[in-house]
Formats: sequence, C-alpha cells, structure tokens
Amino acid sequence: MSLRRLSEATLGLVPPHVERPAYDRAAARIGVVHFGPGAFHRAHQAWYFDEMLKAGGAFAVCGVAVRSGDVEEALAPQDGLYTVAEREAEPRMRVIGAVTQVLTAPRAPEAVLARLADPAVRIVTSTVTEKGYCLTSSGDLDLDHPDIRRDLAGGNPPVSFPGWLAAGLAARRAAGLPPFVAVSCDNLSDNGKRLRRAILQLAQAKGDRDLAAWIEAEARFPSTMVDSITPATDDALREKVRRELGLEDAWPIQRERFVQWVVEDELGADALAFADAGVTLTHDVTAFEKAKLRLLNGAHSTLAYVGLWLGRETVAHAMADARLAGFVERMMREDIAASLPATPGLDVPAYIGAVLTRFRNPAIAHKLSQIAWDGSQKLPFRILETAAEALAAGRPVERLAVPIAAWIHFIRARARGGETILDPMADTLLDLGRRMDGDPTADVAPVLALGAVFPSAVASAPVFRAAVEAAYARLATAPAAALDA
Ligand code: CS2
Repeated sequence: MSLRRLSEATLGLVPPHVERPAYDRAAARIGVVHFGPGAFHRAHQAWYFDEMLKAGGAFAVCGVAVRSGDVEEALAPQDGLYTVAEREAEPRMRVIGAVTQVLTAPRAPEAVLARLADPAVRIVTSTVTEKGYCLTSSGDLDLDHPDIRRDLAGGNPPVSFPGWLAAGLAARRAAGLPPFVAVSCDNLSDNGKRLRRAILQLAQAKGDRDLAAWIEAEARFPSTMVDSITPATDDALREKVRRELGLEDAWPIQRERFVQWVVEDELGADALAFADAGVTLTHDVTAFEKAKLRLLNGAHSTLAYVGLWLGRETVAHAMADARLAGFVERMMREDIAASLPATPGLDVPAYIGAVLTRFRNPAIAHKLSQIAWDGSQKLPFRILETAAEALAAGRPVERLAVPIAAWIHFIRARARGGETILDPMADTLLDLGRRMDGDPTADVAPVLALGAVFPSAVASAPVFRAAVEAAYARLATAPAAALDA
C-alpha cells in the first residue's frame, strides 16, 4: 500500500510520540539562508533553528543547493518537512519544520539573490564541504579553480559558493543594507577566517575594491565547531521512518543524539537565541575546532583508511578490532593531545573518552567508505596540521604516518580494482595509484609531492617520509603489527 507523503497537510497524522513542529510555520519568517542543505545541515543547524522556533525565535531557513536539485525535489513536496532519527539504544524521531524553502541555485538564481538581499535575512550558514571553499593548500582562494574562473569572468549568476556569497554581499551593499553574518559550518580549521579571506580575495580579484573594503569593515565571519555523527541516509532508515510515522518521507536523516555547536561570539543581537537553543558562544573557538578536527575527525579518517584496509565496514566494526581501537586511542591520547593547548572548559582526556564511546555506538552504522570520501581535502586539517606541528616541535610522527600510509594503500587498491574514488583530485590520485607497484619508496614519494595536499614542511621532512614508507610496508606485510606502534 502506498502511504501518504509527509507534508503540512499530513502533519496531523504523525503519531504523538514523534515530536513535530508545534509553532506556526507559516508565520516564521526566513532569517537564515543556508548553502548546502544536505544531511549534515538538516541533522545539525536546522535542528538548532527548530529549537529556536520552538522557543519563539524567528529563524526559519531557506536552504540553497549550489548545484544539485536533489534536496529540492525531496523536500518541496513535503513543504520542507523531514524526519531526524536519533540512533541510540533508545531511539527517538522528530519532524523538523525549520526549513521552509529550498532553492537550487542554477534553477532559480534570482530567487537566491533576492533571499540573500532580503532585509529579514541576518545569517548565512554553510555546509558545502572542504572543497566548496575553492581554496589552495595555503588557504588562498584558488584563482585557477574552474568555478572561480567562471565567477571572475562575469559570473552572473555565480557558480561557486564564494561567488554566491560575494554576490549576496554586493547586493546588500547596493541596497544599503548591513551585511549578513556568514557562519561557516564546515570541518576546516579557522573556517570563518578562511571564508572571510576567500570572499575578500574574490572581491579584490574582481577589481571591486569598494566592496572588499566594505566587507572588511562591516562583515562578520565567526568561526565555528560543529559536531554530530550523521551517517548517510539509506533504505533501511527510510523504511524505519515509514513504519514509525505511517507516512512516506523521501529523505529522512539519521544521527547520533549528541550534537554540539560552538560559535565565535559575533552574533550580536541574535546571540541570546542561539545560546538558549544550546549553542556555546565563545571568544576562543579555535581550541574547540582544533580538538574536534584533530581528535574526532582525525581518528575517523584513520579508522576509515586503516579499517577499510583490514576489511572493516563501519566505524563501530572498526572499533571492535581491539588492535585498531587501541592504536587510535594511543594516537589520540599521545600524539594528537600533545598538539592541543590547555584550554579552560576543554578537558581533553575526557573528550577523547567521550568520542571513543560515540564511535562504539552500536545503533549507528557509519560506513567507513563515507568517511573515506575527499581524503585530499580532509587529511590536511585532520592529520597533516598535527604532523606539521609535531615535526616542528620534535615530537614523533610514526603513528600520524599510519593513516597517510593507509590512504596510499586505499588509492592503490581502488586504482587496481578499476574503481573510482570520490574526491575532487580523483583523476590525479587514480593515475598515481595505477603506477604504484607496492614498493614503499616509489609509491609514497609522488603522493607526498602533491603540493595541494601536503604542506612542504611535512613532505620534505625525512622523518615523516621514512615513517610513511615504514607504515606502508608494514600495513602490506603485517597489518596487525603495524598497529602496535
Ligand atoms: C566524518 C564527519 O565523514 C566524515 O569525514 O568524519 O562527517 C564526522 O562524522 C562529523 O564531522 C562529526 O561531527
């Protein structure tokens, strides 16, 4: 029997044990534009905005997909409604109502621009992943990036995320409005500073000095740390939600119950609403960002590449391998923790314990292959910054070299299997992978030479190279023993 679809019209049919918006959605004005309304946004920021709406706040969200129309197609027939399923021993579901509009930028560019220039819009959040910022490895805007080139050569409508943000700010300036606050929610260290630099460089490269000066003087780009483990939606989840709601939801989201958002305190009048919804506002977000990126995401990427090499499928499955779990824990407690400054309010050993417990959550099937996407974009923030600091301080890098060695094996295995890699550098990586023959020196050198991934201080350090080669060799011949380091 085909079920009715979740929407405003069927919301009343949602069973009482599933929380649903009790506020007046029609009266909620859009105060936030969000770029990249994928699973993570809907699990995280949209949930926080739902909390704010519940408390009487005014932050309905307009989601803007920069490229694909998938989200609009799934959510428009549902009036923006979707389910968040918390996967825990005691599961819970909630229908989120905060997203009241979804636009696909290439289909409706004028509507996107109008939203960005709407006086009621005060905040623009983003989850466009690392690659969406179009940066070089040194953190500058990549002026050779094809999307940035298009935006510089006319760019109407823009194609890149920085292009959209700059166009939105230009439209506000032209209309005599204050800028929106741009809140990056991606896993990049100093995400706010990086975004600001990218937008300023874009305005300058366009020759618009007045816009650049205005942005520099007026616009705020708080940095943030975002956290909630959100495995990709699968059919099993759709089925679960269907049974629980008695309605069809084309794109429900699943995540763990834990959710955290730390935002640099630059939100002005809106800070209170955020704080009331459980957002931590701080003047020192860097320490939280670093801890999360290096410990949680660094451990995640390590579990992904080493775990896949050992034939494991999910994070919990990888954590069930005592040797691998022990290795990751030592890496976190000894190597990564040493790179984190003491910060009031951040108990690093306790944080590590909590992260490891979250990784073991048996109710979550978080695929290692999902975490393995975009290694070229993720590893610099997750592992290589830690390695660079360890090298500079004379600390050991043997363990930090293991995820890099496992990534190289991953590239080689995918290339040999004729498979693809989800990564903006896939062509280059697969090309290297096809030439690898298992010899550590020959296989490792061209990967470390990828300047877009490896900072030169890391690539040129003989101890790091030797450590990656040794780990690469050990993973091939005695994988379990490689983890005893
Ligand atoms: C993961 C993250 O897919 C990945 O690379 O490491 O998405 C991770 O689950 C989140 O950052 C947790 O907040």
